[in-house]
Amino acid sequence: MAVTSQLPALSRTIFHVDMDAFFVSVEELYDPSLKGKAVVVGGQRHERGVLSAASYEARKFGVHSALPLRTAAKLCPQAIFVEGHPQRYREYSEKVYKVLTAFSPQVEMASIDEAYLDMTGTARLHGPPLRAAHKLHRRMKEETQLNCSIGIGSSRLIAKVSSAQSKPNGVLWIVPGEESKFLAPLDVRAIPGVGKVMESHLRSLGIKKVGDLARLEEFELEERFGKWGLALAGKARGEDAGGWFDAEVGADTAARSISHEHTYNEDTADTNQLEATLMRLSEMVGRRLREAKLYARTIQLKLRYKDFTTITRAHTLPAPTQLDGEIFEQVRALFRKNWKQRREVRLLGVQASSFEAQPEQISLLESGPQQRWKNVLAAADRLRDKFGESSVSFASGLRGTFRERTHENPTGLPGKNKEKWSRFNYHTASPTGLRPVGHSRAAVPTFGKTKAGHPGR
Ligand code: TTP
Ligand code: MG
Ligand code: MG
Repeated sequence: MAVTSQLPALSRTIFHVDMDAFFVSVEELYDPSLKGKAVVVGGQRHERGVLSAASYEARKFGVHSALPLRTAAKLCPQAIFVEGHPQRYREYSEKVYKVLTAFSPQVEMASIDEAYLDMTGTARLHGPPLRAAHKLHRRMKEETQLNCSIGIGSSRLIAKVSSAQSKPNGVLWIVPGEESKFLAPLDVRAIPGVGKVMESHLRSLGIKKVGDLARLEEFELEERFGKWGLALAGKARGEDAGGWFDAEVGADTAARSISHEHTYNEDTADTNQLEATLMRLSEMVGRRLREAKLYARTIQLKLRYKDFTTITRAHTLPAPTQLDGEIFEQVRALFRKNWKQRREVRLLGVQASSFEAQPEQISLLESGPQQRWKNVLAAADRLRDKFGESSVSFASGLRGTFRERTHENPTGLPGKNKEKWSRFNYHTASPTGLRPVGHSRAAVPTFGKTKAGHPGR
């Protein structure tokens, strides 16, 4: 009789590495006097717009990313407000990426300060998960002088949630089989993709914790929320279900759009000022396209009035572009057609999407005016690299001085989609093939949580 050996279920080992208070920590490297203080990065206390990052000290007062700067100033008057240096963050992001890729070939940057690593099968090289994570944690500190937190799990979702739970400066391993127990006591908001709206829907059904969610039958969630409900059921069990968690680490899931927005400190109806802003935003979008070697076919204008009514209008080009002038021309036309004159504007945004690689038309024009423009722009990009974003500006863009808040949607981050990536406009949604997996309700979870510097097993 044949002997069948029961092989353990194949389990993946995913790391999620996320830098602690990233923008603030980078600022601290340049100005150590900020250390240990309440610090807000992203603008001045009286300015409009939202903050990018808050130090852990500031968070004790309820200050967090995306909060209006003025609210932050009220909650935490003693906070130090720092304008911020996007170029520095990009450089440090690059350093982080280098450390990660030297550690594992399977790296996917998921935002400017975080990445997933598929560490499955690396035990011979790096040792068991917790030891490997501590090694990486130490290396990150040595090479970037920055703290990070690392979550380890059998899915990206578990790794992501556990890195958040291990912050700051921690390492947390959710041992395979313990996923549901780990998730059960957490608020539903701990699940990536569950925002305020979903939270309040769930709350109205009496669901507060992930455990409440996991107790529901899958079909109930599907009935209420369609495919999102199905995905939610899977996530509550710790599975990579729905959204960007569907793809393998490092899979080519292309960025969908690149955009830049600008919020005025004072609302304005000054045509020159508004068009200058559009020029500047077009340059920023153009630059990101060139960095990512992308050509966009759709250009979109976003316009928010004083009373917060917001419109978006898009135009599709006959041939895709990455030229500032062409982007500006389209966006200005959209603006002139749609702006209700004398209505004060609060925010403008320019977005490029429908990406293509090298469009055929361009090659025919390679030696023509298009190519000359590309050369000029490439030179301008190099100058900006050297002297900063405001050093070169074309035409009316000169009037759009950007002391005020500009929210960028960075792209060109390494490791993600062959240099294509965008932080806030990255959407994928695909139905998931969910495996029915039972969940246990055992009481005492066993996690391998350690603080960095004290290697566990
Ligand atoms: P996060 O990793 O979300 O936050 P963080 O690194 O500041 O703090 P934590 O220790 O909790 O990870 O974001 C990374 C950086 O991205 C953050 O420092 C600033 C920027 N950011 C924004 O600009 N806007 C945002 O809404 C968020 C969430 C982050
Ligand atoms: Mg972070
Ligand atoms: Mg992050």
